[in-house]
Amino acid sequence: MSESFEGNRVRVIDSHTGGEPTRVVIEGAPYLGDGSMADRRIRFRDSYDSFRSAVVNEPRGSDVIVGALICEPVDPTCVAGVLFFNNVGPLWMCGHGTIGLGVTLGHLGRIGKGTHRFDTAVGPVTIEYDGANCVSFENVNSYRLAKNVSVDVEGLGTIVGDIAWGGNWFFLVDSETLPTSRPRVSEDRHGKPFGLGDIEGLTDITWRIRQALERSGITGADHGEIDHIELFGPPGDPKNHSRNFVLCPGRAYDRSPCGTGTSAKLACLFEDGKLKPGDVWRQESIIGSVFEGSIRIDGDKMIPRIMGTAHITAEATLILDSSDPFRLGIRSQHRQ
Ligand code: PYC
Repeated sequence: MSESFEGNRVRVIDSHTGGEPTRVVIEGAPYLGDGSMADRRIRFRDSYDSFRSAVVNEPRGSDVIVGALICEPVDPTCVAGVLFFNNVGPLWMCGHGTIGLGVTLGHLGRIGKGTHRFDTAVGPVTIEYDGANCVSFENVNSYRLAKNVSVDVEGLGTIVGDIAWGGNWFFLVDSETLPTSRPRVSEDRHGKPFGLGDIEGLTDITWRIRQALERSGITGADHGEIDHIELFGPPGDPKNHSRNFVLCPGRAYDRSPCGTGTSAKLACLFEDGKLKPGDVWRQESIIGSVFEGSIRIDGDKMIPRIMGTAHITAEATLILDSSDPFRLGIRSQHRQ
């Protein structure tokens, strides 16, 4: 059942984190009740999907934009509650969005330099804000669920990857293990095939992997849908450790190195004995932006810390004109 929401004006602040946009809704969002953040996420998904679509989808937005709805936190140690969403539905958590939210609240003067906490659908996360453009955040417990999982992918044959949780579910595949006969559109400026010039090919491959996982009934814990596919390979810049390409649930690729995806990668590295507490992992995105990752161990939990920068790009009021046939957005083809 879909409820309507009041008002036709929605105030937002736009930013990008390493090239990946975040649109924070600061006024005009529906009230989601006073249940847990996970309950509010369900209410948002089931009752306010048209609000989600109006904020992030075309013609106001694009498939790439991640929205962040801020609300009162449940946990009193948090400065804000936040629900992240994209072109097809709510996310569980969003790393680049957390960095974008930190810089946005700083821009609004709602937080200053220092330590703050945000309440998310998967639990509180702690950020460290430098008072300008840099945020590091401690994510939720991240772990690898399964190593070397084989899946038969149409047109590609058997692909092997790891299933890991970093606040969303990921299937991580070494790009060097992909069939070399796959179509390559072109090479990037460093002459590497795993780059911006290959976006169409990488999107096609990762979408096929996602569909194959679904067809084969391969999921995360508690039947959690694996809706993020992460390819990783050598970095374009030798200062970094790896480059990735992350396909998000609505078939847009992450321009940033993906905060939850980098957390999932750190979990795999840790469990393979390739990363220990205190080590720094520089994860490069497919467009060359970088997050710095590290880990700490807390009992049986592995807590990733991700650092990146965000910049404000707009302060705006969205107008939902009742005479506009597309006031609630053009529905994504992937949703129907
Ligand atoms: O940074 O975690 C992230 C993220 C998820 C989807 C897009 N970005």
